[in-house]
Amino acid sequence: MSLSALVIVPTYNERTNIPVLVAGLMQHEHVRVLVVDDNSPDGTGALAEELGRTYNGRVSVLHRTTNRGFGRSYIDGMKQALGEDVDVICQMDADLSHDPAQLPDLIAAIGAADMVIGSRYVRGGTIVNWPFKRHVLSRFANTYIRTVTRVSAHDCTSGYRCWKKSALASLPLDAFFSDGYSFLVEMLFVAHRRGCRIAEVPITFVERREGESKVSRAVLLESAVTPWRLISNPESSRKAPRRTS
Ligand SMILES: Nc1nc2c(ncn2[C@@H]2O[C@H](COP(=O)(O)OP(=O)(O)OP(=O)(O)O)[C@@H](O)[C@H]2O)c(=O)[nH]1
Ligand SMILES: [Mg+2]
Repeated sequence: MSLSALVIVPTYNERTNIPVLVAGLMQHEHVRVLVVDDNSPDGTGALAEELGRTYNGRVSVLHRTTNRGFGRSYIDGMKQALGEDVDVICQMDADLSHDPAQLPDLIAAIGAADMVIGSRYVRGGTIVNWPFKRHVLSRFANTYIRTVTRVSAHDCTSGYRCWKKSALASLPLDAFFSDGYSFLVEMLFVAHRRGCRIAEVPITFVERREGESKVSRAVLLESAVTPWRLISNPESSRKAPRRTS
C-alpha cells in the first residue's frame, strides 16, 4: 500500500521556482502540497492558488500576513497538516535545491523511521554548484551542532525531511523558539531527545539558480546560539518515553 504524503513548502518570493517544484511533485500519485506563503511581494501566493486550480485541489495555500518567518511558517503549516488525512508530512524548500524526484526515496524510508532526513552528508549524498566557502560553512555548522547537541544525524541542517504523522503530532510545536533555519536544528534535537527513530537517505542538493537566498547575518547568529540554548532548555531537553509504534 502506498503512503500518502503532504509536502509543506514555505515560500517568500519564489514565483519562478514554485510552478516547477509543484509540477515535479505532482508526478507522484499520492502526494499533495501545502504552500505556506508569507505574503510574498512577487505574487507567489496568488500563483500557488492558480496551481491549486490547475492540479484539481492537490495544491493548497496558507497565506500568512503577520510576523514573517521560516520557522513560524512551518509551525502554522504543520498544525494545518496534522488535521489532514495523510500518513506522512514532508518539508521542502521551494528553490529547487531539493529534487522532487527524490521524494519517494524519503517516503520509502519512513517504514522503519519516525523522521527521515534527505541528507547531503551520507554516502551517495552530493551538493551541486556550491562555492568552497559554502561547503566549509555547512560542514562546520554540522560538526558544531553535532558536538554541542550530541545529535547523531550527519545532516542536521537539511530542510528536506519527512515525518511519520504520529511522530510529528507528538512534538511540542508551540514550545519551539527558533524562527530562522535554526528551527530545523531545534526540531531535530527535540525529536532525537524524545526517542524518534531518525533515518538519513542521500540526496543531490542543487544550489538555487533563481530568486534570492533569505539567509541573513541575524539568521547565522541565531544558528550559533541555538545549540547552546537547546541543551540548556529543560523543555526541549525533556526525554519522553520511547514510543513502541
Ligand atoms: N514563508 C516563508 N518562507 C521563507 C521565509 N524565508 C525563507 N523562506 C523559504 O524557505 C525556503 C528556504 O529559503 P532559502 O532562502 O532558499 O534559504 P536556504 O536554502 O537556507 O539558503 P540558500 O542556500 O541561499 O538558498 C525557500 O522556499 C524560501 O522561499 C520566510 O520568512 N517565510
Ligand atoms: Mg535555498
